Amino acid sequence: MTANTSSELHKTVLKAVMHTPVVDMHTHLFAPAFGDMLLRGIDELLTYHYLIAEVMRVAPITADAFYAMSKRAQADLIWRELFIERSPVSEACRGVLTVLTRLGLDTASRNLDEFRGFFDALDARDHVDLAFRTANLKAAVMTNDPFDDVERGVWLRGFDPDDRFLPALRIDPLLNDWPRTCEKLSGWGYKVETTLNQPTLAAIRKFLAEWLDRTKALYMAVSLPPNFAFPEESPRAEIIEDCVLPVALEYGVPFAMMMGVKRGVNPALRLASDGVGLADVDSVVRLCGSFPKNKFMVTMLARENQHELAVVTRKFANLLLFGCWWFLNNPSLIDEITRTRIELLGLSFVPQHSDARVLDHVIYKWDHSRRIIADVLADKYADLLEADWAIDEHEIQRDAQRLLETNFRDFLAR
Ligand code: HDL
Ligand code: ZN
Repeated sequence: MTANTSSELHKTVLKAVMHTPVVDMHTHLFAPAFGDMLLRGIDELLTYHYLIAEVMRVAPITADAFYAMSKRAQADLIWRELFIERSPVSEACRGVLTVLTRLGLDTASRNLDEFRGFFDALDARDHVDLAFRTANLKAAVMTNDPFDDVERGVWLRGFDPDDRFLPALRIDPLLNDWPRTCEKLSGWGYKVETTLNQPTLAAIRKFLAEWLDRTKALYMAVSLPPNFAFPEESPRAEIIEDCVLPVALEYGVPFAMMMGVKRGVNPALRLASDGVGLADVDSVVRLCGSFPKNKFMVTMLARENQHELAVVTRKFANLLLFGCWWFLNNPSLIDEITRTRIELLGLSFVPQHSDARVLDHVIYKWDHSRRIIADVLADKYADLLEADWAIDEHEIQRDAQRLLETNFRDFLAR
């Protein structure tokens, strides 16, 4: 079937994108075997740190007093201040309503306790089935942190895996806080010293290899501050060059760098305290160029980095650009950034990851992003129709599958 008119074309593209299952390449979700680490339900949705930041701007309460409240009381406050006293127009507020609507709940009732009753009736496994089905999700990559005491315990005890939850090894403490992490590694029996001598570098490689073996992680990931540079005289740069990249190469896994996060801009806000800054794209150039056999996945947090990063991505086939991360995960920016990326990269990037922290997030984050990706694709296909290049439904489905699943999987397999 060839789509001719633009509204027909848009309908066809939207259907294809909505019906293409997603492999979500970065989330903070956990398989049900991780117990309470898998956050789910309306009170977790309402107390998402994005909404905590937003309510702290308008509620007559200090952050400490807010955090001293029960989760339920926090959710009640956020519901009242951001949904009832004010229209819920922010992306994070709108997202809660999308989740409720897509799950068949009547948001017009504005009855929070009614919504609570619905979620309370769901056990974790049924809830996962419902959320993944509603979001049309094939799999979600977790953020697995071996330095988190609770999570490490789950891995060391072992658990029944759920193949919808894929592992990724997160190594921020190793790269961003070496002195404290050195003590932890030493306490776990690794022969490390703060000085990065050869035995210490070998012990760090051993640690990484053991956790890649234990988790079967698809990639290693780190978030990096705006002032991250490579090369530089720092433990971080040395550990990346002498430990992370050699082990990543040996295991054939990418190194994912999430760049430009300013941690703790306002510490009182705790998880909601982080901000954004310009990252150094030249460091990505030097890493991709100096380590051509390694695979790099990069996302940057600043809007102002996006064009330069897309241009640099054109230069390196060992670089996979992904996502509209965190403060970029808003309709106006997803639209702008995805257009720029398609115009510069065609279909050779991963337009989105959800960064879901709460299971139900995947429902709204993917619903909202799919619609924008479909808008952009439809416009690009309309340009091709102008040049008498007919597009058929199969080709649209093929392109959508590349963007939502196979670009990521092919890059891992490369
Ligand atoms: O470092 C990260 O992976 C970020 O995504 C943070 O977890 C951040 O708090 C977040 O959830 N952003 O969406
Ligand atoms: Zn994240």
